[in-house]
Amino acid sequence: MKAMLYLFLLLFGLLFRCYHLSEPDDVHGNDRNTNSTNQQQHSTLERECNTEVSALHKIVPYNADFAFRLYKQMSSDSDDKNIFFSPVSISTAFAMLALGAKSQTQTQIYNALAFNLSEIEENEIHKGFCQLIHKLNLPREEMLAKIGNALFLDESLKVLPTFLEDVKTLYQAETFSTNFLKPIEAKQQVNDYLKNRTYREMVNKARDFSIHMVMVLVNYVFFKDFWREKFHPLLTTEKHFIAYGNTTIKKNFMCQRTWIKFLHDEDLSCSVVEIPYSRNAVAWFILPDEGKLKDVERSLVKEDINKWRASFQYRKTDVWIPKFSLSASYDFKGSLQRLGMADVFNDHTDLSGITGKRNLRVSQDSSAKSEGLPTHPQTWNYDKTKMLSSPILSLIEECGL
Ligand SMILES: *[C@@H]1O[C@H](CO)[C@@H](O)[C@H](O)[C@H]1NC(C)=O
Ligand SMILES: *[C@@H]1O[C@H](CO)[C@@H](O)[C@H](O)[C@H]1NC(C)=O
Ligand SMILES: *[C@@H]1O[C@H](CO)[C@@H](O)[C@H](O)[C@H]1NC(C)=O
Ligand SMILES: CC(=O)N[C@H]1CO[C@H](CO)[C@@H](O)[C@@H]1O
Repeated sequence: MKAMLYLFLLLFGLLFRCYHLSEPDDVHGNDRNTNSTNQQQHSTLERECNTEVSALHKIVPYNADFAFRLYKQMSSDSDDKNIFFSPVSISTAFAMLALGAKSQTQTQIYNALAFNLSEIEENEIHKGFCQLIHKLNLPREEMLAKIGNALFLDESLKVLPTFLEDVKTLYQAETFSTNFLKPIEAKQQVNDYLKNRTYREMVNKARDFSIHMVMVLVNYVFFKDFWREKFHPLLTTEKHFIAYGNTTIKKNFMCQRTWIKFLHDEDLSCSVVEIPYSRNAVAWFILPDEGKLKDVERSLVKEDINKWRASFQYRKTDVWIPKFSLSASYDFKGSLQRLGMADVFNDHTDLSGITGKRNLRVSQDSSAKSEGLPTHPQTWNYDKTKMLSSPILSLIEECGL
């Protein structure tokens, strides 16, 4: 089976605040015992994680379901904004959070991430993410994406060793000691980390921190833009681009002569183009017929991808793609809550697997940045030249993981 990943560059962060600092300490003791059992289980998991790839293949369909569900939720929540996010980043961050969540909070996280717990076990989920991170971070020539997790922990916060061990071994998370009583310095520390890890692409992305914060969980997916090298500067031309809402703007278009796969889907009223992105990945552009963007967004399902894969035609052609630099910042909270993650963000949240106490609350922060990737472009000419100049949906697929 072929693994599919939906990757977009994104930084995703969860900020934790402490409350109810006066809960009894014996909860702590109990958890430590149960957790040492967990720990044994997870260490075994970690060993297996690097030896076979079946767990990764097992989580892929659920991750794809989550990607489509979240996209649909977000497109119905935001009317005329570009939507640009990395579902794999959000899944990874929340799966990591689920390690520290208990009871209903935990079940809600798994369900919202589209995992059906009667089909896949909790252990398999974490093993799958472990393999995913491992595979993406293997050193290789044509690096497509790198994924990273980090925890910034307040010096005063007592985190259960089990949780730390799990996030380090399963999610390769780096941990840093931070003093959130100095919020400006703490924010600087997170920003420096991101800037370093993303080859200076993510600069000053963290929002303002407060002294009530005790932990920051960061996930980033760094996505290398191969097109930047392939598009010939002499062939870059300024053209009109019709943006969402019928406004015409001038944009630089990059030209590439390449083999593409394309088709027109009559049922969905859209064209689909597949363009090689790197040796391991292809980019798909879904171009709704005029005025059909909302319809396509509403009806698009994961199964369409397989349908298209079987009916592509193949042709060498010139492709014009608008050159974009895009930054976005989202509040996913509403969308995730509507997908079933109700308790995580409210007072009922149970993250006692992190500290042994029910004293943590979550808020989230995220932002994304991309260059060279078009987001919502419009006219699709059926002649020799393909021009992406109107609203489009795009996704990047990495093959053969
Ligand atoms: C979960 O999986 C079971 C067994 O395959 C299935 O019967 C059930 O409908 C699934 N639940 C959801 C919400 O998809
Ligand atoms: C991050 O910092 C380390 C040293 O602190 C350096 O070796 C590494 O090259 C940096 N990485 C990036 C992508 O800048
Ligand atoms: C966009 O502009 C074209 C031509 O100017 C017009 O026919 C069309 O109705 C407009 N679409 C919208 C959604 O305003
Ligand atoms: C409560 C509980 O399950 N405690 C167990 C924790 O793990 C040790 C062995 O590692 C067991 O002996 C405890 O019973």
